[in-house]
Amino acid sequence: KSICVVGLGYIGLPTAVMFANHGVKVHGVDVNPAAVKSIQEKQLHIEETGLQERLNKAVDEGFLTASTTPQEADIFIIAVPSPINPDNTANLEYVRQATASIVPYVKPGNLVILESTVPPKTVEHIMLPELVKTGLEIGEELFVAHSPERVIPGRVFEELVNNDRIVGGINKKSAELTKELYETFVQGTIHLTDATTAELVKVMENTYRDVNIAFANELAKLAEKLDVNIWEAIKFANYHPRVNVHFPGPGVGGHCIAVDPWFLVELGGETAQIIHLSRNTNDSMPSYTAQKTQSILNKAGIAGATVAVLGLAFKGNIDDMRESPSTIVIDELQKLGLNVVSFDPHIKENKHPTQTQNLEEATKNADILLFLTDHNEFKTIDVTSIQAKNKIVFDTKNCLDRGAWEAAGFEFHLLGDAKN
Ligand code: SAJ
Repeated sequence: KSICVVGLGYIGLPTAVMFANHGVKVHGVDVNPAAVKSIQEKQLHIEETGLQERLNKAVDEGFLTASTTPQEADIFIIAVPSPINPDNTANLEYVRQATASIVPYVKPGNLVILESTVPPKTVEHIMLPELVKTGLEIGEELFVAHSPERVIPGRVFEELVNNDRIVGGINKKSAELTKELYETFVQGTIHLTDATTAELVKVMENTYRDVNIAFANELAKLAEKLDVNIWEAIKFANYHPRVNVHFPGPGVGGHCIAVDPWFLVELGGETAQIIHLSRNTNDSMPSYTAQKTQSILNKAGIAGATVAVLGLAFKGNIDDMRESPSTIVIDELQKLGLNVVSFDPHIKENKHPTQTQNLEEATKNADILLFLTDHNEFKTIDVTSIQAKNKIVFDTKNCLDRGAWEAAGFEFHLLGDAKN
């Protein structure tokens, strides 16, 4: 069997590499020539544990090739972005274009799989009208399925193998063929359903998380009024066998959790009230964080302050800044007239105008250290070595050892805990 993978990003590339490592001939396609070139040269354009070794193996053994144009294959996998427009409506242009791009190469008996997360009915309303142009009879001569990825950045390879997968076919045969393919490396159970159900399931999963985080953020604000530490309260509540409250933070980032719920808001309108409100609650957190930072500084009587923002990635231990709450927190801090310097041990290049390349430089003139990402490097900082103009720290992820910071003379503030 041969596979053509369209889209070589955070999902497409690991998936392509995984099949190639299992002896399947894979041709990867990306519209970005720089991404194609780097893959051909075994240089990574994304950070992911275990990806480099696997990419080396795939290319060296000749199982993975890459170019900017598709080629004939038995199976086509589409893994392109499905972002939202500025008005929070779904942008399905990449999915439509990727589908259109394979039409000239599709032959009878082929299988086309969509991995991108999409609003329910996208396979039916966006992909099928393109695939009809092959002249093949859909479901008889051409098989189509949605097999949404569910992996978490940072643990992609572990989760690709072990997670259960939901596969939705436009008919039974499409689903079965897709299951057979993923059995190449998936050890979790592969559950079969129809395409629209699979689309909804994937979006539901991320929306569940967004709504749950919004709940945690609301509780964090409430706890500050009650003089309760919300992290401790959530820990206790989660000892209940049927409770799993998520955690508050400076906002929800990434290209999935902060995006997918809008698909349901767009489709559901007035029906999707909780989902819509949760999105707004989570989107309010960066500005809440900035305001809280300012009020800490005001209470300390510090004017014209400099804030050291620690963490630019959208979550811990990854290098991805897409839709990161940190960039919004920085904008909000600057709007409040505060100076900002930032540092992230995982973001190597200069990706933000406020960025410095080391921790020392970021903290030396700082009046407050604002931790926005729970990188391991931050958890294990040698607190005694930190030089700062004013010794104040604000932890928005409950990732620091309060005792150690206080012992080093820092005034310690925690999001969701008014006891300072
Ligand atoms: N966050 C919180 N509180 C929490 C958990 C997360 O504020 O309790 C924040 C994070 O800091 C981050 C954002 O939410 O800014 C999203 O992080 P995440 O770890 O929840 O999710 P992603 O975007 O890295 O990956 C999610 C995963 N979905 C679920 O867990 C249901 C992953 O399995 C999906 O494959 C991925 O979305 C995707 O591609 O859709």
